[in-house]
Amino acid sequence: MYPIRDDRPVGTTKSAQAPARPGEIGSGRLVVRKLNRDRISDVPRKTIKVEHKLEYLQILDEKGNIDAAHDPKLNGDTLLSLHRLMLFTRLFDERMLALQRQGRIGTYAPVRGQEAVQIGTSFALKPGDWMVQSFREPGACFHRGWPVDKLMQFWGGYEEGCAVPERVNDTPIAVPVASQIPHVAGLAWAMKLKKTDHVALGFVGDGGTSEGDFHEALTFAGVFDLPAIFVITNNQWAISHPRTMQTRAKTLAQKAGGYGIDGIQVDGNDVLAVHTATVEAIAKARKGGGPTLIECVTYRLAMHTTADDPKKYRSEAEVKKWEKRDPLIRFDAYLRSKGILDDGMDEQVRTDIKTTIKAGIEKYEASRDVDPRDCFPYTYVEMTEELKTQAREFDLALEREGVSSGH
Ligand SMILES: Cc1ncc(C[n+]2csc(CCOP(=O)(O)OP(=O)(O)O)c2C)c(N)n1
Ligand SMILES: [Mg+2]
Repeated sequence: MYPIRDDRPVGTTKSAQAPARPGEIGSGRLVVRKLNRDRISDVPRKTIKVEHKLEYLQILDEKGNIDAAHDPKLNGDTLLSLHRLMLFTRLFDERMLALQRQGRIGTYAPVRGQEAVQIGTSFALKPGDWMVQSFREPGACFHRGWPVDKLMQFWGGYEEGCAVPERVNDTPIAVPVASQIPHVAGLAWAMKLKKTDHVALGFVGDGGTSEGDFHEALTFAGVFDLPAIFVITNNQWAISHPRTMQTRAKTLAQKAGGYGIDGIQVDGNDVLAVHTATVEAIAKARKGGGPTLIECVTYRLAMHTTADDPKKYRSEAEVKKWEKRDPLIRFDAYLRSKGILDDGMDEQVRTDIKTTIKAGIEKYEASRDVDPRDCFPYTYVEMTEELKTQAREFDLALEREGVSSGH
């Protein structure tokens, strides 16, 4: 039986019985009624008071001027560590793009412009805390102890790149969008059950907030009051889909209200704001205060991945606007105005970083002596007939390319 559409106002139905409500069976037929606003406007309604405050935090403006009232007063060493990590991320990113163009790695997802989000947040974690990444957080990984060659293995297509380094409490790179977010809730739940004061912090993109996994994880974390910090890297784009296609709501942070948890929106290009918001959220979580959703407003200055051409779907003017808000430019200006960074120090730190990255590239390239046929025998205990066929076809393709064996 199909639902019958009944657009007549409630009460005018010819049924002898009481008129059916939407979704109810009336006179043996399922009646779906259209909401008649004129008819029901005089129904008295109560107001439900829903308290959910949403704050926005910016500490450093685009020019690097500090809002003195919110200065977290980090010491010089801490500020220089933040600077080094952001610069490391930027220089690694630039190198990876060049290596991809030279055919020395596979596809790569650039992170230019988003450095403050991942450094400001991950820097607030302590040993024993968990970090759950998506696929665009190399800077956070470096801070947590991932070596350069390990991340290169991932982007070079080697399964070894999926293995988290020993004694690092991180989850592997997660490409299926938002699939990592339930892991934040799961890890935070474990931290709570074990009665530790550790937290789990995880990253998700603006696009990821529209996935069911996001909803399930935040629902769970809220209901069980878990020590979880959900960081949205709102870089304005999910491949070619603008942020406005993800929700009609004004902010992504306000989604927190629907789960009954705290939410805050921060300037994601201001490392001090990102760090401050994360420190506060973590301190609250450690004390049993439950989860927080932090929306970091930033911008993906480069392409989605090296397989993408953003010129096809966004304007140069938009990119130029965001380039002026570059997180490195403003932090550099701030450090110089405080007298803790100068040209000589900047040059020195760049040289150190480039040396480390170069050594990582060399290590990665020296370990690439593998046989591309290996993907077939190790998928199952025994190769299926289909895999055997694919392996034969692959052999022929390699022969055509003139590749003998990786060993
Ligand atoms: C479940 C799933 N659907 C689609 C894709 C293809 N895909 C890869 S990245 C991406 C966009 C993700 O956007 P966002 O969450 O904003 O993260 P960003 O790429 O901006 O870091 C999509 C649709 C995927 N990897 N996983
Ligand atoms: Mg995005």
